[in-house]
Amino acid sequence: MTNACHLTVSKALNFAKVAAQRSLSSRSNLPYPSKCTLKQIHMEGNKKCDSRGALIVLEGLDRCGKTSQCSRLISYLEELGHAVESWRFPDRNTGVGQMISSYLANKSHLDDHAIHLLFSANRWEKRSLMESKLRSGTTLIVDRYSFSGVAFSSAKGLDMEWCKAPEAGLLAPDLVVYLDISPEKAAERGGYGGERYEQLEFQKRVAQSYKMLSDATWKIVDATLPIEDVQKQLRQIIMECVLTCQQGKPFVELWQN
Ligand code: NYM
Ligand code: MG
Repeated sequence: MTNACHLTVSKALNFAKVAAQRSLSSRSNLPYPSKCTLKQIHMEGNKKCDSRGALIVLEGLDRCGKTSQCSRLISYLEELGHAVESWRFPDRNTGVGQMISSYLANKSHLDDHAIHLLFSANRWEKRSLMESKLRSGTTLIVDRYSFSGVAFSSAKGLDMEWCKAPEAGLLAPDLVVYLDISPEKAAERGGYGGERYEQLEFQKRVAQSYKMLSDATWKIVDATLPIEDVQKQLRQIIMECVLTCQQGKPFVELWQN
């Protein structure tokens, strides 16, 4: 790695650490909750806000079909005349995203905690743009978010609460859809692309982590159904969310216990 790159890594890590410390100190010495629930507080005193876009996140194992379902959703919403953008994490276009991409391609090696914080920093660097897009009325369909961060890192053995800490304060999704497929079936789908994490045994642990992380608000869709059927269900699920946000659903932040 070059010196310049080292500098960027240390800046990014520092950024993520400060975010984590802030979130911990705002918890006024309370111990972490023993059960991993998605606790969310309302911003702006829980008041209704102006009409806004919806933050919709698709999660799931590698090869569950998220990416193609996301692009179909985008076309559908555009046809209906909604302002909508396709986002994904990691966002490999930023400096931090390039470090993540090289790590995933096994071209660089980083400590498990360090790469976790980089994934988180990659979301923090997009947070203000995300909020302004939503406020301006644009719905964001996001391929992976903080739940991927926690599920993949905790599958390596990192403590789940430690993994959640740097995510606290990011915008909470208005809807999380989990595309459900067994690790075995996912592995059969045209094979994995050869990136780090794309291995059956590891994906089994990721699936368990997702299970611990999910709560009753998540919508679970059977990802083994034909593509068109999955899309049909997704369309039905997301429309209600888009409408509630248009009516001024307040913003919520992630994991502010
Ligand atoms: N991943 C993704 C993480 O480990 N942490 C994160 O925070 C996020 C967003 O990166 N195997 C993992 C999950 C995937 C890999 O994502 C790349 P994709 O959607 O295959 O480009
Ligand atoms: Mg992948």
